[in-house]
Amino acid sequence: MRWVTAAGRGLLAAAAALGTAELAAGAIGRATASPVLAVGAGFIDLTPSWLKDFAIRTFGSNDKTVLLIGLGCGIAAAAAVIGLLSRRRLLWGLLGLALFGVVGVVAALTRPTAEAVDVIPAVFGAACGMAALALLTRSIRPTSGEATREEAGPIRVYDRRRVLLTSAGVAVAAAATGVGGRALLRRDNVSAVRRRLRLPAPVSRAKPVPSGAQVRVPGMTPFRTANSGFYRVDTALVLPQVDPRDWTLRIHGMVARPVELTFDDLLKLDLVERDITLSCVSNQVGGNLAGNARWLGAPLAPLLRRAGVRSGADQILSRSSDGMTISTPLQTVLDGRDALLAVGMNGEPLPIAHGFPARMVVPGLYGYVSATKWVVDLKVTRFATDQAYWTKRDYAERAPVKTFSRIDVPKPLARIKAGRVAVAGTAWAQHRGIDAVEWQVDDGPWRPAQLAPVPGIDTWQQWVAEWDAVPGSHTLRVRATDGTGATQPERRAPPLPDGATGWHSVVVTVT
Ligand SMILES: Nc1nc2c(c(=O)[nH]1)N[C@H]1C(S)=C(S)[C@@H](COP(=O)(O)O)O[C@H]1N2
Ligand SMILES: [Mo]
Repeated sequence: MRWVTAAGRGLLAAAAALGTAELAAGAIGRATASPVLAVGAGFIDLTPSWLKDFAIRTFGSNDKTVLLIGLGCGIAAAAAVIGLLSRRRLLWGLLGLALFGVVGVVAALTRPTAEAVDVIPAVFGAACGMAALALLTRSIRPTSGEATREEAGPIRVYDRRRVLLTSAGVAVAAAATGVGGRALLRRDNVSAVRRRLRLPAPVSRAKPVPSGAQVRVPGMTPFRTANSGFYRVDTALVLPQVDPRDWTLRIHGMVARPVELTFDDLLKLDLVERDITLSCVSNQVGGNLAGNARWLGAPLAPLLRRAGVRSGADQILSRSSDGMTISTPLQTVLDGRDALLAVGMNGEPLPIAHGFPARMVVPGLYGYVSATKWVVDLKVTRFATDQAYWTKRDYAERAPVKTFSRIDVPKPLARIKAGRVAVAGTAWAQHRGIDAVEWQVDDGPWRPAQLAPVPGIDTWQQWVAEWDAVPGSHTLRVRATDGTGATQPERRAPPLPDGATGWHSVVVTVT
């Protein structure tokens, strides 16, 4: 029982440390200096590619919640150990909390956007945590009145009221400072600015989406992905809050005339509207890390021409406000495709999670080599000179999206009635387009599926087929052929280093 209360004191002291650190982060207005978030972000950066890939594949857009829960458990375990150590000697507990502080400081200072003030939250928090632990430990010392009782036997008597009051006081202080800190950090939230923002109309509208693009089969994926349902993949534990009034984009490096744009400058350019499907390299066969949106943005190529790209350059190294870097093959951006500096998504300003106020979108490339959110800087450079976040972590420099096809209906392990059954799904090979989709039941012949019409080669495409289902357990399989005539390979390859391959299959039971 004693050790449970000792562990409890450690937990309370750690809570006080984290709460007060949060308050300090709020006071200096630096969310990335919050020790929990800084340690979490450091963790993301140190995670080996295979594990990160596993996390994205397994948890998808919830990867950060899972990370934070894991981190919370780790902190709680360490805090309990600190409490137990403090039972032997208070100093050991204090040293444990100091170590907490050191980890927090190192994490905060190694963020790409770190500033010297970022040490404050971890240092202040550790100091408060140590004070809390000292207070809590003092509260369990037998009071003088008990000294006489002690003579009567080995039982030590604590002032229960004092212990409870001290514990409750620390708990309330931890919660109040934590909540207060979060509230202060919310001051920087740009949601209100975003809501008021009105985007100009495009000079060139998106091609109308043909009426049949959406296959009419219950349970089918929508052709256009709503912003609220759009997958999210990034390294940002704290969503960058970039006020368009402060935003600038610098285009520099191997250029004749560096360019600097404000957000107003950007909105004055000739904006175009395009339907483009974005997909993630971590998407596994049958996965849903892909979405199709109507983007509004300025074509990137004219901006680069305005800057005057010098010969020998082969890469655009883009940087986001939170220090993330992404490398994009320059040739791809200049080859005539609709590479955009996007400001709008499905008729509204980019959602904050999707890059507000501006991001890149390049049809045909995986997001990690093209789709920089919260973008603030474009450096024209060479692959031989500069590497980006993911390419430093073993992912390929050149990563055109691979041809994918997916069975969306029926769902895996569905139980369906024998007879006529609609089989439908989605296929994509952005900027090459889909030429054919074939499907197969068990090891039967490959049959052509019917392709729904699409507005162009930069979006995904739906397909549908009719199946005369007979009772039994069956495997349905699908494969697509892209606009160059290449058929998806059957061989399963993992997402690392340049995207997964393999045929998607679904097992269903027909009764
Ligand atoms: N700033 C920033 N931009 C980023 C990333 C990131 O981690 N940080 N991730 C990229 C990856 S891997 C993908 S797949 C796309 C996902 O864009 P979405 O979250 O809007 O769907 O964003 C890209 N842009
Ligand atoms: Mo990605």
